[in-house]
Amino acid sequence: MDIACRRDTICAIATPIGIGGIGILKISGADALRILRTLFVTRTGKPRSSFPSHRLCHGWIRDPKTLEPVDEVLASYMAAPRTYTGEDVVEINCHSGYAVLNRMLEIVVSQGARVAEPGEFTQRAFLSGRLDLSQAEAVADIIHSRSQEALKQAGRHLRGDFGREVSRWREHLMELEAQVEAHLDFAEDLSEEGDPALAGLLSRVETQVIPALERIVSHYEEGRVLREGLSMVLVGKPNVGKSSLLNALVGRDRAIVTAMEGTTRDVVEDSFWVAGVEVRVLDTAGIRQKPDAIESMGIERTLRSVDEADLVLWILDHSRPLTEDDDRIHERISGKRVLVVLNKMDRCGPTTAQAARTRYGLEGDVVELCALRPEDAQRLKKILQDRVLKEALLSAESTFAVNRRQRDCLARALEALQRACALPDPEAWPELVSEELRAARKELDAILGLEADEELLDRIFSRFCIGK
Ligand SMILES: Nc1nc2c(ncn2[C@@H]2O[C@H](COP(=O)(O)OP(=O)(O)OP(=O)(O)O)[C@@H](O)[C@H]2O)c(=O)[nH]1
Ligand SMILES: [Mg+2]
Repeated sequence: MDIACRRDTICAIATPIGIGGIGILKISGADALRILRTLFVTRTGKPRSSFPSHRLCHGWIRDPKTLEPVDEVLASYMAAPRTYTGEDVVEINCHSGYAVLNRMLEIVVSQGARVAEPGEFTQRAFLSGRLDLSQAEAVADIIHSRSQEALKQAGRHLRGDFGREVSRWREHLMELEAQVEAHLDFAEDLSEEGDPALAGLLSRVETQVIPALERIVSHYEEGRVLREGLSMVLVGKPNVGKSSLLNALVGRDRAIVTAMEGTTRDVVEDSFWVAGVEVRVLDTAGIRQKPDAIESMGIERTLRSVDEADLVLWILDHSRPLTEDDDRIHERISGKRVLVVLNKMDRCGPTTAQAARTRYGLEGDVVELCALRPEDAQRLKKILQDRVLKEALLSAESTFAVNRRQRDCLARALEALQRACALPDPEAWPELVSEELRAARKELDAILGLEADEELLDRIFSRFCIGK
């Protein structure tokens, strides 16, 4: 999007288009008030000249060509700069329905507004300095949050907690940069006055900035789970009870269950919530040798899901002996984070937890359960909370859950600072120290969106929905 276009007046339907109580149309830009004046009439059909800022006005929107009333509305004018975008903003609350919302949008566009691109309102908020880039990204995160934990994390970013922390590190680095520059320019004078040596300055970076960055970067994975949820794939040979366990976990009849081997052919996905975190669970085709053609396509999909999942729930069957199919699955999931489940414990059978531990050299516990008992599904959820999500939930208290872009910037900043601190004799290389400090500071600038280029902004804001 061209920066110049960003200053025209934009409009969008801000609520989902469909049948509902209220639909909201937003207009932002210099023409917002003029458009409202043209379209709005009072209950008695008279135009209204004054719209006090930040007040709701009751009346009608009428078609300026035919003068026909279109819908009864509550409209508000909000004068710049105390608005979301920092520009003049008008919001029209009308009724929500396909025809009425589209008609409203058409009328506003006929008065010279342009339909906004996804995220363009928030982009304007960012460009006008109302939000830094980390806060703008948090707006999309709030909208996309599916779990309470994701919402909590996004809320912290939107309030600016993370942005403020980054600004603090940034100021710290800028101060140091200035001191190193002074050291470079007036090295001799300063040393006479007892200026702290470069090594001393760097030790402050080492104690005050590096540990904080390290903590966030090293907890990225836990933070990602909080933000995006945990993806968990159910694997096992046919008939061990994968689909039964999926149904028990999500509490509904999601996947087909039969006594026949090879019932599930495709990946079936659903989700449930544990301690405010979303767990996306994938039920897959049982893995076995000599499958039929359709089944083998299903098995390929199973294996792809294994590669992409955060956690593999490997299901064994207590009622039947372990076989080569189990051995093959064991090999295939090596290197993944695995939780082993021994299912069908309500039956008699040859496969015990100890037998599985010995055969596969398992170190962790084997969870024994019966997928047909709802209380066992609850117990499994508690185990997921205590064993798998524990670190993520703890990290939520002590650090920020950042997105991939922010993590990459922090990791690069960290590397630059570590390089500066690792110089054996920094006094001999003040230019190098200065360069690394600047490189690190630029990465922090990128998190906040200072000097962000258009490509980056377009990439970030294209994630948004229209009307935000
Ligand atoms: N007794 C008992 N039967 C179970 C249990 N779990 C599943 N079953 C039964 O085992 C059979 C197979 O269950 P599914 O859930 O379809 O097994 P699956 O692993 O999804 O099988 P595929 O889709 O063929 O790979 C069904 O008849 C279930 O009712 C259990 O804990 N106890
Ligand atoms: Mg199945």
